[in-house]
Amino acid sequence: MDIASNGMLTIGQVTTGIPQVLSGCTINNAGTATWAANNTDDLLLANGAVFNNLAGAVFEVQNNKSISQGAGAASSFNNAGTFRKTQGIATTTIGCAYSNAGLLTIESGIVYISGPFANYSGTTLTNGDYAVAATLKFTNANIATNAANIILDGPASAIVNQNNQDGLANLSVNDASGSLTFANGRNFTRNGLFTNAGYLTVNAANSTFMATGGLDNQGTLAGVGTIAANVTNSGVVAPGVSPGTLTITGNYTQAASGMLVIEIGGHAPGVEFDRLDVSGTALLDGALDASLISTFVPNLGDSFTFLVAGSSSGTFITLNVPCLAAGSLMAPVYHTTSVELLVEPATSGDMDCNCAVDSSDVVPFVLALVDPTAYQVQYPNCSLTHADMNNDGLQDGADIQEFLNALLPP
Ligand SMILES: [Ca+2]
Ligand SMILES: [Ca+2]
Repeated sequence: MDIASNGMLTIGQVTTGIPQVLSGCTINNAGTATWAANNTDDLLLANGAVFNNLAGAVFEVQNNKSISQGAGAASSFNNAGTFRKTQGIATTTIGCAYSNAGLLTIESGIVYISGPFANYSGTTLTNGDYAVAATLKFTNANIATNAANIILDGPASAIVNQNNQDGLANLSVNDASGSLTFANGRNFTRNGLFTNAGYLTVNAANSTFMATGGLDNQGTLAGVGTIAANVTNSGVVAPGVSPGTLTITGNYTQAASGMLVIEIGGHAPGVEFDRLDVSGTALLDGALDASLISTFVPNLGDSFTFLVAGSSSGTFITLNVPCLAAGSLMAPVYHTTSVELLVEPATSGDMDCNCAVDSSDVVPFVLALVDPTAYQVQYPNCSLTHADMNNDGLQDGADIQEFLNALLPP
């Protein structure tokens, strides 16, 4: 039986005390199937029955009844669309085989996958989206590696095993294909090191992600909450949910391959532009990627303190900053407890015309001085005059000190 994408299937009450049986057949649902709240009996999938909830389809559970394995060959429920439990504070048990390539949303009560769960193998959860505001329970749940998309929404959200023990107690790796989001006051504690190679988002100011052995970020770390850990970043740290403040209670060490991404859409820190707030030491290296959002145009002299720390040392080696009106550029200014982006008059020094003065300008600066013709061939859209750091109309050795001053922090 196929249910079209505009179709509706309502699984209502037939005879009290007698489960509804799907025996030996296949249902392909492309529409909306509602398992009504007034249903007091289970759904039995028997003799190899298959329920395919197709991509784009919805299967909505409004009760506390179960989808059970009936007699005969193993039956299965395959979700590629949305499977959601919206009503009922008790348990909906799925006793037949279950797979999730779509979205499993648990807004109320418990969804208990007691039968074979194709997405869970060893200690890894793979594939599918899991938006959990209530409780997801499955047999032997003990996720050490997440390779799926998990959103834990609110303090009560939980993933547990059949004994109601925390299924995330040993979660220590967010795989490159994994996404992990903590929202609306949901906290998380890892006793030991946590490695993030995928997307890790702490999506609310009142959510804290703690890792007592540190957070090794190789993927993307984003959000507006608190990271209670020493953080090493060889991936991307992007404060804010456009824009906002990401707080680290601990130290922040950015590796040469690391990047800090800052969006600037106004003058208010943490509100209109992103900020990383580090309680301990910030040791900087790698790249700073700053961009303007919301059509914001900064003026000469504008300052954006995007990083504050107990103490800050090191510098960003590579700058990706927005191009401003001619005659001005954005440059980082390093202080002992903060780093700001300052809109400065741009005399020159930007030898590769990427709107920043950084290490990538060293080679073209030298080339401009020793072989201006070769420089112009290699950088046809840039001007030799960018090397005239002391504004005397010449590009020569007298410009070197001023270039170094522009390149290196005081
Ligand atoms: Ca440059
Ligand atoms: Ca000069």
